[in-house]
Amino acid sequence: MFQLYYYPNNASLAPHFLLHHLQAPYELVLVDRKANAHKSDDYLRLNPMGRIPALVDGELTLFESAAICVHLCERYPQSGLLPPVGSHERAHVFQWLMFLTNTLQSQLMARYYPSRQTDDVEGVTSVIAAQDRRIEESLAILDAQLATSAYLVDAQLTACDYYLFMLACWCLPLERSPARYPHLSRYIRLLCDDLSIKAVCALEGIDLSRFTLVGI
Ligand SMILES: N[C@@H](CCC(=O)N[C@@H](CS)C(=O)NCC(=O)O)C(=O)O
Repeated sequence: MFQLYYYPNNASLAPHFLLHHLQAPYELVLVDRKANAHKSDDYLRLNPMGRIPALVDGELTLFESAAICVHLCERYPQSGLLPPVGSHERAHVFQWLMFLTNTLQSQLMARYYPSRQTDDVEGVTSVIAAQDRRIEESLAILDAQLATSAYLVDAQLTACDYYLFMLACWCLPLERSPARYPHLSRYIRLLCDDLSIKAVCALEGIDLSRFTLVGI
């Protein structure tokens, strides 16, 4: 039995999609951010950064959402969410997963927590503007990739698609959300029909109709 330490619409969302898709036995443990539970001694033993998520798999404790996704795929090698070792497709899944976690996710965190980037109160506005530009550049790269393939890696759903969908949810409040890019918009609509995305978003209170309302 896996335990996923989560908070709705946090970085636990991608592992939650995977656990559901894999039909893995899991329980959700709410880390109440409002009560600062992610900074409690008990939680810091699971994730010393005091960030959500963490996964417990028997004797194994793991943090970093992308690493958790890779581990879950390796526990279920037949799922196809991670292509075979040594294949070009697997290399591309890792490429996009790293791009998403290192680049787009970091840009979004800096965008939503600008005061962590500057001590200067007046600098906050320019941090937000700079991050908005960087996020647009990253979304344009993803949009170009999706111009020629149904999913991020060819025609097959993989772990990086669930990861991108999590970040797309985080982008929704932005003026230039993913739904405003032609290929990303098509892709998000496709993923909105995924049974695991539907079920997990319903459970976490994420309103998928917001994607279709934005229109391109
Ligand atoms: N790189 C980490 C980032 C995790 C992260 O920043 N989680 C956020 C929620 S989305 C968090 O716990 N924030 C609380 C804080 O920074 O104090 C991952 O992907 O697991």
